[in-house]
Amino acid sequence: MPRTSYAIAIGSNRRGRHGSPAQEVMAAIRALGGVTAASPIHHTPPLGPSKRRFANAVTLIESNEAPPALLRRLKGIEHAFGRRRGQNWAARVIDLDIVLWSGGSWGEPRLTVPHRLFRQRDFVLAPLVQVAPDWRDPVTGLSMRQLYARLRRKR
Ligand code: PH2
Ligand code: MG
Ligand code: MG
Repeated sequence: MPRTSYAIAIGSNRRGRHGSPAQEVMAAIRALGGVTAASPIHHTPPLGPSKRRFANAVTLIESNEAPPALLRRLKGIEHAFGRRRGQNWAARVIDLDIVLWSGGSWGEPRLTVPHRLFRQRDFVLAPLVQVAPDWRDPVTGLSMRQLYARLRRKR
């Protein structure tokens, strides 16, 4: 696989061994490697059942890995940070999601790139537009700037 880039969304709403959710996000950015850009941390209200606020950020990384290999590595980092099964949608120390890939789309039941829901999520698009305003979504053809403007109009 030639060198490609990815946009990774990072979220935390629980303290872990690195400290606060914001510190967990910073530590995850360091653990990813190959980082070419990182957004500031956004403090966001929880979407869904969890009561705790999140720290969210988006990074761009370069990697030779195809999406399934990168996903396995992200799961390994989540595990090393103390995330365990059953923490989906509950408070969790770290969540690392593949949002975009410079290779375009990837379709598998367990791994869809672009991320299925990112176009509706302010906590992904707000930091994403800070690091990749001109990146085009291969599904809609819209740039991140356009997707974010569209989301803002809807709310
Ligand atoms: N992640 C979720 C569910 N809800 N809310 C915020 N604010 N930030 C997140 O990262 C987040 C969420 C599932 O991955
Ligand atoms: Mg997620
Ligand atoms: Mg996830």
